[in-house]
Amino acid sequence: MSDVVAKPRVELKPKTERPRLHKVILVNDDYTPREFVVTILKGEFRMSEEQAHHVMITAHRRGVCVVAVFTKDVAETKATRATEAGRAKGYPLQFTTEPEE
Ligand code: TYC
Repeated sequence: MSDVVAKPRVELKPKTERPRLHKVILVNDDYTPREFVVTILKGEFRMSEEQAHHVMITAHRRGVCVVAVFTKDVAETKATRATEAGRAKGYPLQFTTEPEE
């Protein structure tokens, strides 16, 4: 058989890499009420009461908690909106973003 095609012997790197995802991180503070943090997590990040409470209490105990990962634009938009919602009520609540490894 002369029309057999040899398999490439090296794995080629895909030309297009998936865009890196960015984490939205909730930062603890001493002033924002727990229930307000839960409300923001439910509203902006579509979490259930249980999920939101778990994330809030993790940030409260450890200082920070990863909320979710998104594309860069979505992560930044959500972090800004959530931080603004706290600011509008006079709370220092902070959501930050960072690229995933
Ligand atoms: N530490 C706050 C309190 O005791 C509650 C809180 C939790 C605030 C998580 C921010 O990211 C936060 N009222």
